[in-house]
Amino acid sequence: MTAPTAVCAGEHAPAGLAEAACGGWEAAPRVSGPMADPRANALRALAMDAVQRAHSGHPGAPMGMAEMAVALWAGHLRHNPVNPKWPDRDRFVLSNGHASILLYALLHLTGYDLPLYELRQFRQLHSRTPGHPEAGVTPGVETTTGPLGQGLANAVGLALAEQRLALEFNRPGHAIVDHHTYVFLGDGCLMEGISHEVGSLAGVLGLNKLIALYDDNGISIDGPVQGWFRDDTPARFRAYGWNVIAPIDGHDIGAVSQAIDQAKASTDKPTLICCRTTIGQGSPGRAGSAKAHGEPLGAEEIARTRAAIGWEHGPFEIPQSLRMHWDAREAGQLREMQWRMRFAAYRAAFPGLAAEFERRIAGQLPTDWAATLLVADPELGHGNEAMASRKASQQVLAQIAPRVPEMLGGSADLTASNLTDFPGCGNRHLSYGVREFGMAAVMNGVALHGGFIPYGGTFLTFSDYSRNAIRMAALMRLRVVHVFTHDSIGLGEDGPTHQPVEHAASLRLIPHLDVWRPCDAAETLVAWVHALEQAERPSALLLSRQNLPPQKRGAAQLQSIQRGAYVLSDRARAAAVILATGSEVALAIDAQKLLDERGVPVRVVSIPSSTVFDRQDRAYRHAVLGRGLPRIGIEAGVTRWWGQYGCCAALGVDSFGESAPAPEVFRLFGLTPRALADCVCVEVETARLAAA
Ligand SMILES: Cc1ncc(C[n+]2csc(CCOP(=O)(O)OP(=O)(O)O)c2C)c(N)n1
Repeated sequence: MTAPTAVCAGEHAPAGLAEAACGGWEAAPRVSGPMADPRANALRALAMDAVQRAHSGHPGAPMGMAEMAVALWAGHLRHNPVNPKWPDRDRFVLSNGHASILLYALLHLTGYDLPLYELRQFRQLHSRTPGHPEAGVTPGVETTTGPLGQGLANAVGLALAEQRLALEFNRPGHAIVDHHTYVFLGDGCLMEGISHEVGSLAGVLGLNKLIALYDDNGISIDGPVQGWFRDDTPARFRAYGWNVIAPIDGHDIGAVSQAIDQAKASTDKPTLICCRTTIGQGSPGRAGSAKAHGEPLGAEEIARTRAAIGWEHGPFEIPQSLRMHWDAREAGQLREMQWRMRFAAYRAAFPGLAAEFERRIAGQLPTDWAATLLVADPELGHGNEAMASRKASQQVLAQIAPRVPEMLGGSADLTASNLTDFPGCGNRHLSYGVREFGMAAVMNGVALHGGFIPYGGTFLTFSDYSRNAIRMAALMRLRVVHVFTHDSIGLGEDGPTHQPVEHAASLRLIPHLDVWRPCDAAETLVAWVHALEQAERPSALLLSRQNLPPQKRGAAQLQSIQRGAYVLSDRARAAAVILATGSEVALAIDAQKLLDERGVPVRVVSIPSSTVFDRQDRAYRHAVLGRGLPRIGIEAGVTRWWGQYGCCAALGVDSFGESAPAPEVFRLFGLTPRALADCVCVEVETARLAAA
């Protein structure tokens, strides 16, 4: 290995690496030069070699952030590679997820269960080194990143959970929750609007344990960012109420490390450290250019880079002496052991709290939390009062939340409309502000941290704003509950901007997401219980603004709600089946009465959750849907969706809504019992003629 020439690693440098001169801060060079620290060069080499082998990937950012990574991972990060899930570990988020190979190299070198073989398999099928970091695939990856900006939002959620959990569980002399959340992010993350939403929120919340390191390399895919991104980022974050350390030389390990020390001393503000770096640092031909961003350097340039940085080892070859410097297993185990001793003292002093903490971190719900719910509130689900399902949801929350203290609610500035609060919720309900996307991605971070089940509300039509974060929750299989109220044209006068039409159908397309659209209080209760029981999937509850009459059910029907669909009202020798969801179930029941008068008996099926119903066994699905009868669907939304249940006709809204009182809008779109009854008669007659 070439001897280091200008190491500036300070106290965090491994023995033998720290002797060289440490100058003061200088403007970061935007050119490549001889690279000094072998630990950083090991990251560079692994990055360029893995990308080259995969014939795809992003070498530039990993090479540019190598020194930042050394400063944090070798000097500050409190983690234990042997136990990546240790509760009080620091969290690390790579928000610029395209730099994934940097994270994989760090995990490999520090001793996580990620052998070199996996780095050689970078981006290949079934490897543990997918194109972008994926939580649950690679040990040590805290969250799935790639959609720029959301990693920062997840980090805000992680830090928020840490703050809240510490408030709840720490006792004087017993800081059992006491860790930092670090996040690396790039220009792309800062250009994304979500960074504004969550940066602003983090400042207000005073998340002082959140430390963001900005890879300020002035390059994104289209080239130098000056043409499209000229924000004064330090000023922007200061305005949010952050502590900003800027600019520092991101290739100076000592400077970055010192900045992190400063950041850790912050008692009331999150910190942004702006690190000026050069993308592709070390590569004579690519450093500082957009070409370094997302393509392999090529064999020739890799050879030149090896020479330039003085890296004399072959592809994927890391000398043993350097491995020893990187290996964090022993230190990590010691750190965890010290925490376990502190936790033992905590348990001795507060046995009840300690048990509760362990239950919460394990993601286990309290025993019997739901068993008595229906009995506990005999009115709920059995009363005669018409009630909006959003109101029913609030009543359910009043019942559930005290029994499930890990529920952490919120709303994107619509608390009084979403009814997501509950009596005595105090700081268990957050006003996220008008930040739907931010809220959804922050909730993902909270869920990832553990100790909380986040839920948050907005209008269903704004689920589009949150959509990619909902998708990420589904991809990561997180227990997050979205409360989407004002679920149809039934919201009335606010008009088409606020009336969701395609949203229910489109949310149902997201794999692993449960979508509920309950028709009354009883179905709302079951939806909530089901959502909370799903430890590994998010749920969306679509709730009405307008009142909905309670439906009559027997015990067996009540029991069947949790299967996603069930026969709500049947008739002997039914000639057709009406399938209905949410507010249109009552309409279907009225249509059934009209059809009785016309001598056309029909079955009414309520489908509070098609996503849950679709997971039921074939026999049950067939029993509910009936065989050989015409099926007619009704939902105040797009109708194409009904094709999956073999409907021969469907009533819904295939255009945008209208601003008017709800009953008028329903009439305008032909969503009335009479229109439904007429439609059924036509279909029954058509089927009869076809069979004749
Ligand atoms: C939401 C989102 N939009 C677009 C992309 C595609 N993309 C990946 S990296 C990138 C440029 C990011 O620039 P920067 O953060 O400066 O990364 P660097 O060039 O420094 O690697 C883009 C547009 C993405 N991953 N996520």
